[in-house]
Amino acid sequence: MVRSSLALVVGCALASGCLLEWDRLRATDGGRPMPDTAVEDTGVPEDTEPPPDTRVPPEDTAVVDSGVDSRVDMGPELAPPDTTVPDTMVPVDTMIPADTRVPDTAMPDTAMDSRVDTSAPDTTPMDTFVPVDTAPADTGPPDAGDCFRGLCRCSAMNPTGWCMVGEGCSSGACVRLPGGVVGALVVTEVMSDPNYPAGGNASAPEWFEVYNPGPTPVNLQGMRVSDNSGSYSVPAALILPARAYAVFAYTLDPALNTGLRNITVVYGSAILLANGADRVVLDMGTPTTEIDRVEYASTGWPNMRGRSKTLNPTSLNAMDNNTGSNWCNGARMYGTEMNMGTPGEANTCP
Ligand SMILES: [Ca+2]
Ligand SMILES: [Ca+2]
Repeated sequence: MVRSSLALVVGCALASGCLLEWDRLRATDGGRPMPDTAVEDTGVPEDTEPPPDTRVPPEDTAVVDSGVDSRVDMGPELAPPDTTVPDTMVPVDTMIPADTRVPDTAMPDTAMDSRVDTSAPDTTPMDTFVPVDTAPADTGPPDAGDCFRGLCRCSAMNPTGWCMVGEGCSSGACVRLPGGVVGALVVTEVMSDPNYPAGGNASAPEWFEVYNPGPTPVNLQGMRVSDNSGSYSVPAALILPARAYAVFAYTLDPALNTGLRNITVVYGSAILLANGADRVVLDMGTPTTEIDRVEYASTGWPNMRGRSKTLNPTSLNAMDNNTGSNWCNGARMYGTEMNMGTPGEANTCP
């Protein structure tokens, strides 16, 4: 018993060994605990409970148990850290998942904090990916796999935890909001006509921003974003904290995106925002699950090159953002090409 526990601890000091060990211990069926092997909410499988003198700190347990299950693309997880940035289209599996093995003490503890980080430009996506787990809300302590850096699934023990789009956490359970998904998220900023370096890709510095106006963190997994040229769906669990902003960008490459910060999701060439008239639509994969829509035009809307269309901060809802007069030109400079806007941060209008 002691020997095997030590082996697990040692194994867990090695990133991939941990994940494999945890997967082996956690019998799953497509990511859901099988009926006869459901993992109790004690967070640690009984047969791996280390003796008191070898008990690992909670932080390490959460890190070790990244909870990545079989439905999450393990390729990037198992590979050594790779900071190489794709130069063009960024497919789904290049969305950089959270580094779930090495505690990053240099980074703020939450995505919310990262938005106000004023240190060197950081193009790392929001570090809040969590494993896919569609098990019903439980009443015990959150499974380690349901948490990442303090953002845990809604439960009796975590009454302010995350739920899926269109749900809120009430009395420890995820319940449908009165309006369902409608307005559960809001498009708050669109950079459709950015400045870009001579000879560069005019689409690469494009981005748009999505705001969670609710009091509960939201898991964006499965949300589809689309414009008049294509669409992209968030492939893995991604927690957007309450009243926080997510930045959807063409590329992580700072040389191409002109130093864009706070990138949460990379959609690649799936989305090509037109300069004149286009739309940004959020839904859960079907037209009947539309969350928000902004249809901007070449007239009646802020329309200056190098400035984002910025929703007035007094109008951060899915209805008011339908009207061009509720938007202004972004005015805060960022990056390297004198582009202006507030990607991932609160909007400002005169
Ligand atoms: Ca709208
Ligand atoms: Ca903003």
